[in-house]
Amino acid sequence: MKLYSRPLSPYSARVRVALYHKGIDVEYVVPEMGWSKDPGFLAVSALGRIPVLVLDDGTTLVESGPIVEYLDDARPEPAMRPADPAARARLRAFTQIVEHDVMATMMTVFGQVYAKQDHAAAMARLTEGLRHTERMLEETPGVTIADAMLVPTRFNLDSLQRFAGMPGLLDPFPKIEAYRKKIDATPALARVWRELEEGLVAFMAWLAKQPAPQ
Ligand SMILES: N[C@@H](CCC(=O)N[C@@H](CS)C(=O)NCC(=O)O)C(=O)O
Repeated sequence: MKLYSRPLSPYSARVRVALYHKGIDVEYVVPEMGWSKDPGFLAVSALGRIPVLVLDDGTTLVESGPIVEYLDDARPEPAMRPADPAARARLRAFTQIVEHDVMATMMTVFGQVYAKQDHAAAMARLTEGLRHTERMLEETPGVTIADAMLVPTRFNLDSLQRFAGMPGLLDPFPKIEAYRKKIDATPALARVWRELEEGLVAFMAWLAKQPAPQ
């Protein structure tokens, strides 16, 4: 199998959590900057987005959530979802809330802060998403599909605090703040966190060379 992925891409990081946790070896392809408009990459995935998982028979899978679930179906051990249908639905609901209400909203905030636009409405939505996440976050043993989503989300929350002048953003959310301890204590999660850090350093160096936004 082949995974198109970049170290700092949160959605790619989500898939790498599953691969590392399950000990699945794949070939990693790191597309060049500007990949999303590259005709070679568009031939692999018309969406122009990473991650993309290409199976050994050439089947192409896109969208990080379904890719993680594919890996959990194809290689069930160690399982990343409970067998009980209701518990499984609850876990998927939590994962989706983190994805849509926190991660996606945070990406909007990042874009607006960078473009020096008003981000008050997106920040209000993000705070609401964090409230739901804090309420629903449970200490779970092992690594679940929610952890795959939470690691890059928690990383980006640190970046938002650091780079967008929002220190203390997580102060009202002690469970989200403390989730970092699980990351440090869990090899697959810690590995992805390190890759995100390395990717951020490389991205900041690239960004410094770009023209400032008008
Ligand atoms: N919903 C998609 C989001 C993927 C996504 O937005 N990937 C970003 C990198 S983190 C990307 O490829 N962006 C390029 C673009 O949109 O032009 C998923 O979960 O895989």
